[in-house]
Amino acid sequence: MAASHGPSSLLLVAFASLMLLCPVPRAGAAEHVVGDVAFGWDSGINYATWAQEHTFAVGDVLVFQYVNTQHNAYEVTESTYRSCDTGGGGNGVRVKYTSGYDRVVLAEAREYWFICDFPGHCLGGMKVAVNVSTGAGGGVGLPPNVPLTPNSSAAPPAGGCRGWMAWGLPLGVLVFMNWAR
Ligand SMILES: [Cu+2]
Repeated sequence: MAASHGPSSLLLVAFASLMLLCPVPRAGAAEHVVGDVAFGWDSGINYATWAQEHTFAVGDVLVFQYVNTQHNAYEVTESTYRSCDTGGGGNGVRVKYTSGYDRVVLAEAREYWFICDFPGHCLGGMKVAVNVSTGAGGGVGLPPNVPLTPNSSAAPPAGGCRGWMAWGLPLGVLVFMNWAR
């Protein structure tokens, strides 16, 4: 057979493609309930501490839970976050969340600022700044307090990737056998 290295190089290409299609295993998007408890978006909670205790990655979700007749959650600019002055709701306000159960997807790697715009609440500390990093390979890595449990979580959370492998491998073998014939 003249081109004896043909099939194996084809296989190599197939596997290389699969590796490219398989992203670095990453835990799925996390949901962060602001304040960590039901109705955790409230007066009298130190959200600077809360934000420090969490790691936020692109795709994660913030969940604001509150009594919507008493609070709201406005995404604002940094200056409005600092001044707490929305000028009646329009100044520096990016998005107004008012349902009482607001799921905010952190779609970008940047800092997000949220305040409650009820009179006095933001000035009283009902404000949170969240720094969102890029996901896998972003260089930020796992939060330091994630326990490493080698026995219980032996299987990486990469079902989609293994799915590719599941049909990609037999396909590769099939192609190989066709070529080797
Ligand atoms: Cu409030």
